[in-house]
Amino acid sequence: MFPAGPPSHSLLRLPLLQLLLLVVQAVGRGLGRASPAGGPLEDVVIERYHIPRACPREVQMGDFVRYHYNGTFEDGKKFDSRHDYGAPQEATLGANKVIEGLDTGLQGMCVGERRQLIVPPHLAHGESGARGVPGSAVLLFEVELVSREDGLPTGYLFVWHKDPPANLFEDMDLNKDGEVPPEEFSTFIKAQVSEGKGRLMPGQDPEKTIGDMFQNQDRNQDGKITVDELKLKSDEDEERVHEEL
Ligand SMILES: *[C@@H]1O[C@H](CO)[C@@H](O)[C@H](O)[C@H]1NC(C)=O
Ligand SMILES: [Ca+2]
Ligand SMILES: [Ca+2]
Repeated sequence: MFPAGPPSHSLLRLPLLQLLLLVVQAVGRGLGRASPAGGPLEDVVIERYHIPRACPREVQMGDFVRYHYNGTFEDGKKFDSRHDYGAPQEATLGANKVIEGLDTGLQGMCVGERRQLIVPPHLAHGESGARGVPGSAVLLFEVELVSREDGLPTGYLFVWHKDPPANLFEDMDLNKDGEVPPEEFSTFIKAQVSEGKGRLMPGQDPEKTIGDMFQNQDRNQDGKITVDELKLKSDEDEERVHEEL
């Protein structure tokens, strides 16, 4: 459903409002990409054993999910358990944050659902393994989905639901002195969110996200955004101005 995020090299010359986006490092890219050497399975095997009656929306690629899991090897020995740590695991599916077997295996899940995933090594840690996981290991996951939210496209920090304000800088510059310091910027973005006009990236402290957005806009890093800093970017890109900040 989501278009693939812009490739990171094109983010270097991000047009307009898009520059409030931060490139999320594709940490973990390459995980689970090893050749299917040791696994008898081609795909993830999914067994759904508790499906809630109400399931307004199933998980799909690009969603931000929270889930508990217990991970075991085929012999039943545990390799990891997020219940042990209390807080659920968080991931945006398709963002190279988790092994491919989880990106795939969590899809179609309902909040409250429990399922078992059997993940062949080429969709997990491959031939070489990982910390606590030997090479060519088949992994079993008992998963319980805690929550699901729409994610943002990879690399995006904030998106507008519709059009951004026509006079964006003026709206941000609350005291009309021609400069937007972090406080005004933060107040503005939070108002956009609370009024339902836009959405911040899930799964990260909003203060940090807004701080990152500010840094992206404050091109000369002098602690304030000027109309030129915003305007320059809006002039550079017209077609995407209505889509994301
Ligand atoms: C993980 O194991 C613990 C302890 O056996 C259990 O209470 C919990 O429900 C399990 N979690 C999942 C997601 O299966
Ligand atoms: Ca101001
Ligand atoms: Ca500046």
